[in-house]
Amino acid sequence: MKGPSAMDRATRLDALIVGAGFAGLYMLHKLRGMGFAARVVEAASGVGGTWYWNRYPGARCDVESMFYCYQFDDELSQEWEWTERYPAQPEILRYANHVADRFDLWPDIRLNTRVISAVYDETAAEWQVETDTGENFLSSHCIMATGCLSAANRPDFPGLDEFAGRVFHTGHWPHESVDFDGRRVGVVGTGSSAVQAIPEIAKEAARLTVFQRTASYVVPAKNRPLDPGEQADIKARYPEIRAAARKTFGGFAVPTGRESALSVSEEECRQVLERAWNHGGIGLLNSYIDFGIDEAANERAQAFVRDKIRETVEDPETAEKLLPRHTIGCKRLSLGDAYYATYNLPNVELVPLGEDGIGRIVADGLTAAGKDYRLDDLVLATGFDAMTGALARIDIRGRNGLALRKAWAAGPRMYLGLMTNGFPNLFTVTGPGSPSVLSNMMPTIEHHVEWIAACLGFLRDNGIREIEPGLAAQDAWVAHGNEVASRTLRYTCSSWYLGANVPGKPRVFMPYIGGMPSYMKKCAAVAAAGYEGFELTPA
Ligand code: NA7
Repeated sequence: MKGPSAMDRATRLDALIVGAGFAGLYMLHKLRGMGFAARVVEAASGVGGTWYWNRYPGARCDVESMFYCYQFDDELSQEWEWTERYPAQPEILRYANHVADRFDLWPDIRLNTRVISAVYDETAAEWQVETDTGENFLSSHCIMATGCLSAANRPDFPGLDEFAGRVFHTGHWPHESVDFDGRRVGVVGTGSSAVQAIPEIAKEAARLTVFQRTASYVVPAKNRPLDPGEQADIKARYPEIRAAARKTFGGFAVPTGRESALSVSEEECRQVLERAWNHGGIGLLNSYIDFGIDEAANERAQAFVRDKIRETVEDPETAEKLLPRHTIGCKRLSLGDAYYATYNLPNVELVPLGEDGIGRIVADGLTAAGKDYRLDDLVLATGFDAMTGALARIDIRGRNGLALRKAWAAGPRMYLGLMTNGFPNLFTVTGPGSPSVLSNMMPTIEHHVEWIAACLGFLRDNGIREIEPGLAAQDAWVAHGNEVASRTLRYTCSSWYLGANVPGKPRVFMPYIGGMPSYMKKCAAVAAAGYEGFELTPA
């Protein structure tokens, strides 16, 4: 508990929301509409969350525009016009700002304000929230809308601080334009961010060297301008399309095959994959039901993409280095229209990292795989401390002063990805244990926001001062999540889903992989049964 001085002039709230991304914006709108005193606190100088920070060249969402948007307001759905099949970062940011304008959210958003700590006062049943500007809050409820991919993973490469050139992280890109013209640029990482950035940087840089730890599977996005007629048609059919999407595993409106890839001939499987490849998008892995659960089926998709790489990349040696060998879809599939072809450019070189990874960094370059590379700029496309990173960076303390970092030392433990035992009245939007990053984030966010809002309404109507998941329900949910994950191939490689990209992070499969329909059914049933599995303390 904080001393009286820190909290003396604290603002009293019903709900303090951390983060002004799509989760925080809708949470604020929803709670205000229910008459709650709510406020958003945001570290950035603008709204948009992930899309505020990820401004690297080529940054684009890999979910289609028409489905990467809010559903809660019909007028908003109809009035907003997207320009391309996949939205580029500036357009998504404009959309976030439009939403903040349209629903007059600005007066209740504190920008440039970072939450440092959130400490639960058991006597008063309220959260004491301290920020770096000195503006503090006392709030009955605290809602962490801090994002799944918001805490940058910045590896501790030896000598990084000695590098004399510019260092960028894709997830913390500068706001002013970055000119790579005539420069020798090194990119570390070949995940989704790098796959988008590399073709753009290659257009400017004198020399681009890509340092690859693990080769990625990249399928075409087939991005293109959106035809106005097509857009109008989708908008007219939004209710049915969205209802159908809600019945799918990830809440995506993509066609899903019903057969096993092994039930058809190799030739037929290739033809189906070829059609999916030409159509573009992450739907390729939905062509058959067993790419995600059967290694032999998965190998057919792997071989298909490896052949595409060999066809595209002219230099056989480079092509060979680019061939991924792991299970496809185990790590997040990347989308990109120009990625592999970029390696045909004379100014682009691929360097597979050996076991030792990036060696020493010096003032004018680095050593990797036993060779020295002279560099002017270094781009770290090294991803995020996913799902738990943003929460761990805030000093969150629950009952008896227990730190969340300590409670989760062996991995996150949440009931439904919404709340955690020992931390009453603290909610997370798309937390570990919810489908989150395995689903279409926008409807997933809306689902959580609406569940939390309904829960706060229930607590108010029933005079309940505290809600907290019981340990038994939480343990059962975590065990269920692990059990479902262990039956899939996603469990089998070193992905950020498992925390494997961050040294020292416990290996726990963090998102819930049981699919959106069963997850939403469970959340609804829990609420309908008076918040079954939660402990409720009356005022
Ligand atoms: P990702 O997908 O985590 O990619 C990070 C890349 O950086 C990946 O290739 C990593 O290799 C590599 N990496 C990470 N740490 C290191 C070190 N220490 N040395 C060398 N290489 C390293 O992050 P993105 O930003 O591309 O994408 C994140 C999500 O955003 C994406 O999944 C989409 O959902 C959107 P690794 O594969 O770990 O061997």
